[in-house]
Amino acid sequence: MTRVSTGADEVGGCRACGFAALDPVLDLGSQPLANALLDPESSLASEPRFPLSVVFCPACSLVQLVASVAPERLFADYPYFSSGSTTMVAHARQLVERLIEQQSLDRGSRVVEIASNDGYLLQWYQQRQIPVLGIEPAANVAEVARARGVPTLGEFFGTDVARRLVARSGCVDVVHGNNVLAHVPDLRGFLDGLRLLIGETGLAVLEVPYLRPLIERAEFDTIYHEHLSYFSVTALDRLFTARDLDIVDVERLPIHGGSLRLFARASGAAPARPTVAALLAEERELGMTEHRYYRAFGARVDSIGRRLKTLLRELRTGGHRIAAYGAAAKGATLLNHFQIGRETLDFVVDRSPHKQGRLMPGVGLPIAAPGRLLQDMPRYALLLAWNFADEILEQQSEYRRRGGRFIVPLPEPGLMP
Ligand code: JHZ
Repeated sequence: MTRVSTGADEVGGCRACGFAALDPVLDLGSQPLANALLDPESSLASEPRFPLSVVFCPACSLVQLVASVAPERLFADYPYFSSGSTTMVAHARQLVERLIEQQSLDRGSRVVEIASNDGYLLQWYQQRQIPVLGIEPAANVAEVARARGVPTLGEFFGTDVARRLVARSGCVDVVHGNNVLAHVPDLRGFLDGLRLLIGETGLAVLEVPYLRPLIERAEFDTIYHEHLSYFSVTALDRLFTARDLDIVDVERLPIHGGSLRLFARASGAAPARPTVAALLAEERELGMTEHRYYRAFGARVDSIGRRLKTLLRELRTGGHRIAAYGAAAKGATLLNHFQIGRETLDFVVDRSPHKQGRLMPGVGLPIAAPGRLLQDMPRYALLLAWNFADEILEQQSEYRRRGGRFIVPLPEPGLMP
């Protein structure tokens, strides 16, 4: 027996514009928290579950979750460390080097990162003697950043924090926020804080998973309780404009299955590059501003689930053992929604020592170090962290050389070459 916890608040209306009549997109039922890894002795039956249902706002196009779980509950002890992926660290370094050049940043500049995690990005500014401040509410993660020498404030960002920072040392030159906006319950308060912090001349650089590949490539596993919003440029543009901010440039990035990188400034501070209008026009043409664009999504996810389970069943019936690679939050969504557990998979491996020795939420699969693949040699490994396929396949070349095969779950379940 599982129980649906009442610890989730339903939104009264759209988080961005307040519109009340939101249209259904996908209902994943009631799910455990994707990053709430279990201790080996804990019971799956007493694991709290919360509704996971996605809706579309016909007024401003924001796709969002119906219910919010309290951030204090989600991020109190957080097992996600951005430095766990070489790809992420290199991605951050490239961005920092580019901004230092383009914005002519030097020792007199100030840079803040919201949700700075373990300091994986700010460390690159520090290497160039540029003063930084991280803001990271997950206490265990902030501690790792401080140990690395990155000054870090242990709070959730909002207008109060922004006011305090500005009163203390003025506005900043660059504010980063990677993979944080989707996690924010009070979008308006967050953007008001951002607006205060950058003042009239600062630049905000934010990255968010992009809704378009989520729908086109059926990346439904990006949906979990931490991600309250699923952004299109259309929804972002309306939201930013209403908070006295302009999106002055936008780029599409391959990271995390397809993301947007937004550059924002105070309204009127700089003209927008044509990239913004171009993406807005593409989204309109695709129909992303209409509910019908999202209607077939649920059926496509169901079909992927059926095909993936058939493939796994056939491999098991053929006498093969199957493990999984990546105790990612998205992996928890995929396994729980498709109900793939111990009957199909033997274990999950993950490089993070913070995840090893614990169990995947909901399905209770044990998490081991990647070396277990070579030790046990299961014939197949389901790639739950498919967004880092290149890095993982290269790192697992020995497993593959010995005959191990990776299975990719999305967008088409199948064996990887
Ligand atoms: P990964 C994260 O989601 C976290 P998750 C967060 N919620 C967010 O917003 C999105 O990204 C965008 C491991 N790994 O990053 C590390 C290896 O073991 O896809 C991670 O546990 N070996 C803030 O959790 C997991 O895989 C490797 O070589 O869905 C990847 O998790 C590599 C590269 C990763 O995201």
